[in-house]
Amino acid sequence: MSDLKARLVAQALAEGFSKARVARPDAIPQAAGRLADYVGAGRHGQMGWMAERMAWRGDPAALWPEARSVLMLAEVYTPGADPLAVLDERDRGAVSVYAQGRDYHDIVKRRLKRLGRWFVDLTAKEGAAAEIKVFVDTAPVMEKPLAEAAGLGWQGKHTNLLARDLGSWFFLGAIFTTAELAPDAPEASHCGACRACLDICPTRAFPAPYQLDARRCISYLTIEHKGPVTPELRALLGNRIYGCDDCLAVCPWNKFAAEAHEAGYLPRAEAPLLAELAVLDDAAFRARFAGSPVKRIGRDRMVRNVLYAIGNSGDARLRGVAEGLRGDADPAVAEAADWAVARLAAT
Ligand code: B12
Ligand code: SF4
Ligand code: SF4
Repeated sequence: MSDLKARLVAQALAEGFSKARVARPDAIPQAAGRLADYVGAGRHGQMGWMAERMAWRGDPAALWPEARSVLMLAEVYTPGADPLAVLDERDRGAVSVYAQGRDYHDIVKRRLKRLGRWFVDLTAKEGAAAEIKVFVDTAPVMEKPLAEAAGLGWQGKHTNLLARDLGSWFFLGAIFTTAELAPDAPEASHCGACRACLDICPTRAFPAPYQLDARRCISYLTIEHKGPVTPELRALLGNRIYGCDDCLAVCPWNKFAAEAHEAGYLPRAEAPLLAELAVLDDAAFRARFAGSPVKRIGRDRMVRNVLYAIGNSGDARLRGVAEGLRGDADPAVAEAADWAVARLAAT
């Protein structure tokens, strides 16, 4: 069996994953309670899907009782340049690193399926075909605690997984299988006294180390939150129009960041001009962001975000663009346009 695991891990690395480690499905008994606390406190905001199927999300063994092992995989997307430099270019929108190239859901899912099929074939040849299910991001699976239990890295004070040999910039994927694979040892925290990620957060989204209130996180506000963002928070978005990287970017463990193997994550273009994005209609928005994760927020939420960035820009040349959207059919866009015009007039 250990030979089976060694061959699976070697194949995962050959597929392009940077690290692969195994946990048992019952390895995260603390997760269900923490998830319940998080949802109970309302920290998931409008992400109602987090409050559904909590019995599965909190317990991988309940999600698929036949599963015996979970292979957790790291897919590195380390940026080639300083991801925070764009925050000073106030006429441009900052799109977080993970969304500057092709959609990782597609790339990782394809890779997971290929690896899974290879494993099923291998076990079938050896006489006992294993079953598998593959997951990346969207299933009711708590990928971070599972990856920590597998020893892929640890959940930092910003709640994301990081590793001494990878840094912070990696996605997670999972293969659940009925095959028995020896679990790896969990990784301990190496954050020590550091609190760089907590201190840089523009919206103070961490009520305590290792805990996030998504309702204050710019990633949530720009990607998940429907309707108007409260004025207190929108003023803190700066020019971030899709996601946020600040807490990942300042982590000192990025000195050891691994290089991305996948060319698909490279930025497709330089940071977009706010004036160009503001005038996109539905069709132009879909064409511009085809194949990118940005596409899923739709034109209205993107233009809402762009107007917040225009309001925060202090750039009077953008006032006319905001004026033109005051009568927009989408109420959140129209309200954001009014706010941007008023804010520019006051600066
Ligand atoms: C919902 C979600 C979000 C939400 C909420 C994030 C959150 N931290 O809860 C929002 C929209 C804000 C978000 C943002 C981002 N996300 Co997100 N998100 C998810 C998703 C779908 C579920 C996460 C979840 O279960 N949250 C619920 C809470 C309860 O779980 P938790 O964060 O693990 O909370 C733990 C801690 O609070 C801890 N804890 C509590 N108290 C204590 C006390 C101590 C002492 C300790 C040690 C721990 C501890 O226990 C909890 C359980 O482990 C996962 C994919 C998945 N299916 O897992 C991706 C995922 C976590 N996101 C990811 C990414 C890349 C991001 C962003 C970086 C994107 C961006 N650039 O904008 C940001 C990062 C923001 C941040 N600092 O977390 C990656 C992270 C990869 C990694 N290396 O960890 C994931 C895994 C997707 C993927 N497949 O790659 N995300
Ligand atoms: S992603 Fe940005 S807003 Fe969210 S917790 Fe990290 S630094 Fe704060
Ligand atoms: S910035 Fe510091 S506290 Fe935050 S995850 Fe990295 S090492 Fe941990």
